[in-house]
Amino acid sequence: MVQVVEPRHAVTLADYESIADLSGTVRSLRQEAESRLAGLDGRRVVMVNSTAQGGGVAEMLPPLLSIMRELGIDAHWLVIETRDQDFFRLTKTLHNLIHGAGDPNLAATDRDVYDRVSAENAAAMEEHLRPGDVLVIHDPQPMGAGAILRQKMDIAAIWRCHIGLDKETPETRAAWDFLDPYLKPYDHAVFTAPEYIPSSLAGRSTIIHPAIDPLSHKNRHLQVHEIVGILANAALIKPWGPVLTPSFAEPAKRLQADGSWAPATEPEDFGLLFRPIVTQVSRWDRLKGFLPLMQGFVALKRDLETRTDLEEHHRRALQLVRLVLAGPDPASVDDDPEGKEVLAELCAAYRGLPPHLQADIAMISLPMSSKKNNALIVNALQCCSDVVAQNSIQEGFGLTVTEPMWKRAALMGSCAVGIRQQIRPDLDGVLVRHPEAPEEIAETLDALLADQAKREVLGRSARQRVHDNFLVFTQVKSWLELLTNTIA
Ligand code: UPG
Repeated sequence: MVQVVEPRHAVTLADYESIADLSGTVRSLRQEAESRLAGLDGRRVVMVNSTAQGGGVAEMLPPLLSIMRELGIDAHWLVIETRDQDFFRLTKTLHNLIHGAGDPNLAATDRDVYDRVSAENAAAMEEHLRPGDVLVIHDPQPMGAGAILRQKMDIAAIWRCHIGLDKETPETRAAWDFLDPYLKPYDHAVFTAPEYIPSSLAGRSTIIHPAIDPLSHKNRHLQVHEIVGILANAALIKPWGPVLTPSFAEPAKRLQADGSWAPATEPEDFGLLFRPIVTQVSRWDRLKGFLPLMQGFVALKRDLETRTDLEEHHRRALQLVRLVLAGPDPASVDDDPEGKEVLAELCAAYRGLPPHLQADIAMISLPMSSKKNNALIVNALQCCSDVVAQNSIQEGFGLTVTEPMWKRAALMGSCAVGIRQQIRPDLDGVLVRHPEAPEEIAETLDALLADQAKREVLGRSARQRVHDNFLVFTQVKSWLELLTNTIA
């Protein structure tokens, strides 16, 4: 089965152009499109991925495709749909192996599963394709289907890989050996960093950075009353009076001491806005480093009892600071069977903490039934965080870094390759060298929480860095260049 998704996006190029520091960029994008469009010769661009919501790819496609359309490119979006959990377990294993993690011994039956589901997906996709189309396949899940169609039809095919590692390991070798036969028919590949390109794709790959949409609900500027309204309607704070934003059909849920998930009801559950917070928002994925981040935060709090070196205001900040770990309601995610397992591990670690530490950590499951509400909650959380953490063990890029950088947040990232592409250490944020070392996380958080002036300077530089490099316009321009230079 294949779902045809309309890339719904309420913002037009004219909206961006009305903003002073974006208008020049948008004007030059329009000129670039005008000069290049003839090179595409009317060919359609059909992008395919494995989920319409949740995760970085689903986040990027609506603005990317909508802007392409507005510039005159006939762009479309298909999502493969399969209920086969063995297939998604295998593709998640491949995802981890490409990051250098997991067991490299793939089972002999894995290829059968991959080939069977790829053939089904190819058959379903074929009726949505026409001769001359340029197929853009995102990540390993639809790669096999794209390879079949490239060999069968008169189309071009590009594989866009959103993940990678900067060295070859037995794990990465196992993944690329598995994927190699499906990569062969592709005309070209796109990676986020040159270090990620496997040898079999050298010479037919291009680098395009992921990017964010500055006016999406995830990234647009929020007024203080909007932040309060969003968090109140998500049941994350309790307001004293009525709030302006319309109520959400589904609130966020917080992990309770008995292990259940429920919207906050008790006064002590509320107060996210009234104390300093360190926040990480990500998919529930082991490689996002949630568990060591929680352990680092616990180490910071535990050390507080014995430290004599602290000035009073700093001690107070460390006493009050809370950790917010937020991710999607796992029941809503189809293409990541590992997510539930990872969240269960994290919940078990949380429940093993003494009550006073549990009270300092908010584990939050975000509603996914409305993409807009989910985006607004993430936006509000990132906006009101004193520090945003992205403690990824590995990270292809990390839109959860780009998004808070745009909001002038003080970032504590890991040294994962994708995060290093964005944060210049001590300029746009700080980097933890060993994301699995709680003591280093505790020290880094301690230093950031002690220094408000530094947090502000980092935030300002981070915003400029995203403005100059990681907004959707740069991404569209790169795709235009690739489509017209390499493919057409
Ligand atoms: N998100 C939500 N709600 C949640 C959790 C996450 O909206 O509860 C969003 C988050 O705001 C972001 C996206 O989901 O927009 C996650 O994107 P990203 O941080 O980039 O991670 P992945 O989903 O793992 O995306 C893959 C790569 C990543 C890369 C991205 C785009 O792992 O490194 O940046 O693809 O290339």
